[in-house]
Order: sequence, then structure tokens, then C-alpha cells
Amino acid sequence: MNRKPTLAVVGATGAVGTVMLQILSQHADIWGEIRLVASPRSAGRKLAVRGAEVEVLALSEDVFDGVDVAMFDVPVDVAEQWAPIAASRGVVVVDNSAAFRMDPDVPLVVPEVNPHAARLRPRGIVANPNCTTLSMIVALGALHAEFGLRELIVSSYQAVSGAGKDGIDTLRRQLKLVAGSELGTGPGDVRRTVGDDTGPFPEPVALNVVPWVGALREDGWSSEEMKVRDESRKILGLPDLKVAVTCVRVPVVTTHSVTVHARFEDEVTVARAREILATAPGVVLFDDPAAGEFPTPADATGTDPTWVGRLRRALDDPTALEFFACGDNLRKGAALNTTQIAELIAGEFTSGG
Ligand code: 2RA
Repeated sequence: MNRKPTLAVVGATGAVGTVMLQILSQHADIWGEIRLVASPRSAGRKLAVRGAEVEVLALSEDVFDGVDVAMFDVPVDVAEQWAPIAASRGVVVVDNSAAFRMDPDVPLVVPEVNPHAARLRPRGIVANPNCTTLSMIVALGALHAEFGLRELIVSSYQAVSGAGKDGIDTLRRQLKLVAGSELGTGPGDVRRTVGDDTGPFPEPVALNVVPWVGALREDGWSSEEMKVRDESRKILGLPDLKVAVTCVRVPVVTTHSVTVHARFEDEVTVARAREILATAPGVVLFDDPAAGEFPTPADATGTDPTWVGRLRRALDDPTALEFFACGDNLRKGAALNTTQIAELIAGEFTSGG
């Protein structure tokens, strides 16, 4: 087969779907038709992609006729129902929900780390990792390939857009309420001012940090922490990797950050780690504290790479590295990685592979 494949974007009107259309418009135009799909409520709307207005179609079985690859960004229950329907009609589904990530018959793919995994997809579905995993895994994968990862300790600093539009609206509403005040000096003063409606967060997020992301799992762990652990193990092919994660929400609109303590098989040097990160595809090493240079979400937002800084060897363990990484949770953390996977699969159509 050697033709331009047809792509469907399912969930085209959402926050991540919108970024997918921007990325498709910026990347090399490898697709034939691009079909936009959303819930019946959004059908009939027109959205711009590749410089043209395209009408949004309602999700149905027929909408997948003639489609080769579909990128899904929909809630878990919608993905659980519709991804297998699309796959049964011959479509390769690239799904950005948590529905299939840990299914042993569904590869979990980061094109810079394990692109080969996308070739073997017994269910016709490829999963895109969670945005927090994606904020570090490209850098970590490059270091693992050289040094052999043995243990991972991660703390996240997650943007409110990870909780969707409601998360962004909540932060903006709370920031208006606390702006220009003397709040943050007495116990409970922020909480009293923002009120009981804390949106999708369990505590006020303005002038605060909230050590909780996701739902409660066994023994006090959160679902988000379990995702980072399980997904890192699967992507790196290290099912027994020791992982400890603490996920924290911070008053940042876009771009998740993480601090990482990574322990490797043998002694590591910062010089070699710098070489690896400086040349790793998808990574930008921005690390010169003497010159005041390290990445922050304010600068990483809207960009594609994983930004890495504060690279040090652990003071008390010559086999371990410490670093800070951040990446746009809506781009590499969602729309970009999903699009990269779809483009990888598109190559099978255009190269006859
Ligand atoms: C969050 N990572 O930031 C989640 C979204 N998948 O809430």
C-alpha cells in the first residue's frame, strides 16, 4: 500500500483536540482526508485544520468507514466503548485516555523511547501515556538506554489544565479573589476567601500547593501516582523497576514539572549525562545555574520538547542523578505524542510497511 492515509480526530472540539488540529496544521502534511469527529452536540461545527474549514461529524460506526488511523481524546468510558468499534472496522486507534494503557495487548508508546512497540497491536489500539509520565519519560528513556535505570523517585508539580477547562477556570476564579490582597499570612485566610467551591481540586489552588492528584487507591496512593509508576515500567520495559511518586498540584495553568532522582546500574557522570541529554531527540538541556538558566513552565508552555535542567549527581550516591524536567502537558503530554504515534503508524501506509 502506498497512499496518503485517512485520519480521524475523535474529540476534535476538546482542549486536547484543538491542540491536535494546530499540530496537524503545523506538521508535514502526510494525511489524505482528515475527518473531525465529536459528540452529537458538537456535530455541524466547523473547525480549521491545514488552513481549511472542516465540518465536525457526530460519533457513529459509519464515521470510521475508510479511516486508517484515528486519534481519540475522549473520556475513558467513551474510549472503552468506541475504540474497539473503530478497531473492528480496521482502524488503528491511538487513544489518549487511561482506558487501555495497562492492557497487555495494547502498546503504550513514546516515539522517542519505544517506537518499535507500536508495530505490535493485537487489539488494533495503541495507547498514549498520561501527561505526567510524558513530562519526564523522553529524558529518562535516553538516560536509561545509556546507564540502565534501577530506581526512580519522582515528585510532580502539575498544572491545573491537567484537570481540564474546569481546572483552568477554577484557578482563574480563585486568582481574581486573592489578587492584590495580603492573604497567605494567616491560617485558613486563603480558604475563607476562595470559599467552598474548589472546583476539581480538594483544596484551594491559588496561593497554595495541593499534594493530591487523581483518585484514592490502596494504602494512600493516588491514581496519578500509580499511573506514573505503572506506565514508566511499561514504556521502559522494566516491570520490576522500583518507583516512588508523589503528585502535587500547583497554581500553574499549563506545563507539568517533575523533580527526578534516578538511580542507575553503575556510577554515572554528569558530563556523560549532559552529552546524552544534549543530543537526545525531543529533549532540550537548559542547565546553567551560574547564569540563572533552568527551565520553568512559564517558558516551556506552548513548546514541544521535554526541558531538562538542574542536572546533578546525587551527593550521597555516585550511581544516581537528580534533575528537574518540564513539558507542556497539552502538547507532548497529550496532543503531540498522540500525533507522533499516529504519524509513526501512517508510515506503514506510505512506505508499504
Ligand atoms: C492531571 N495528569 O494533571 C492529570 C490528567 N491526566 O490531572
